[in-house]
Amino acid sequence: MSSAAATSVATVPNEKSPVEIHKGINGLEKVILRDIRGSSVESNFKPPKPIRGGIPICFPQFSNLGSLEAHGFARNRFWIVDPSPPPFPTHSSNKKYVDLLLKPSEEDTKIWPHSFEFRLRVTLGPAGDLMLTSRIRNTNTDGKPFTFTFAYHTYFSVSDISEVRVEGLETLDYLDNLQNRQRFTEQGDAITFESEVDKIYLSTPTKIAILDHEKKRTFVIRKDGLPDAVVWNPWDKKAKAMADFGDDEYKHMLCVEAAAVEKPITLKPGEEWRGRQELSTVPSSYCSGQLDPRRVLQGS
Ligand code: TA6
Repeated sequence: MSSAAATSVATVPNEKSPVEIHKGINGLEKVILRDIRGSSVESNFKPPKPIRGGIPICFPQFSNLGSLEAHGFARNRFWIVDPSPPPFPTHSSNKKYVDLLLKPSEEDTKIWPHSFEFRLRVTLGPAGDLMLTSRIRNTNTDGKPFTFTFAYHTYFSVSDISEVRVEGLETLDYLDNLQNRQRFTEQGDAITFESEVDKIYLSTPTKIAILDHEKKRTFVIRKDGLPDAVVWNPWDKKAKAMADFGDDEYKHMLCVEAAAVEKPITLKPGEEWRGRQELSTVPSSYCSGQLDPRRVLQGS
């Protein structure tokens, strides 16, 4: 473990666990997962609002596609850390992980009348890669199936949105949230940004790359079980209208969200769904031709 891992730890749920639980903003608990290189992930919570940034979990509803609050209730709830999570099925001793659990409260079942167990495994790989695996199980005892939509609403930090390109979504169909979710087909080589964007790309490949020209850094998203990909930047007017978003912050962020939106997932009692996202970064200097973004997408 890194020396940073030896800092004050309020609770260690499991001796072998790399998880630290600290007091976060407003005295609420935050969970830090740290690996040997010092890479870390952290989450905190500031009720009753969802946290802007990071990777909010949209469940059981994406956006306003249903009767629930926008993006569902999971991102506004307290999750618990599983003190004895099941091991990885394969040899993965060099991975640090924490399992977070969410079960519906009585209040939740009033607005979404289903019983479920949501297990979110957050894993840091040896190279600092971040993997999120969601397992959602229908635990209804009334024999009823349930249906949901889902997204990892990932916020990426970029140097300058005007210099960013997204590769892997060109030529695909998308639903445009800015035009009543009408269906269009993407034209052109890659996606670049010069105004507000809010699109749900359909049946997307398992790999998407975000090339940050100025930082010479490429984010690679690999996903499984999540056919769609939402791309969002609010641009200046919407940024100004959002209380928890700085007026100029839109220049330095981009959401690319692995999602299951167009075809909602249905689970019968006892059935489990799995949706996985892996994030990594590779150095790139696309402008000098050192790295061809297509090789990022096609490589393993
Ligand atoms: O995923 C894109 C989106 O649904 C946009 O329509 C935009 O509103 C964004 O999410 C942020 O939603 P939030 O509820 O976090 O303000």
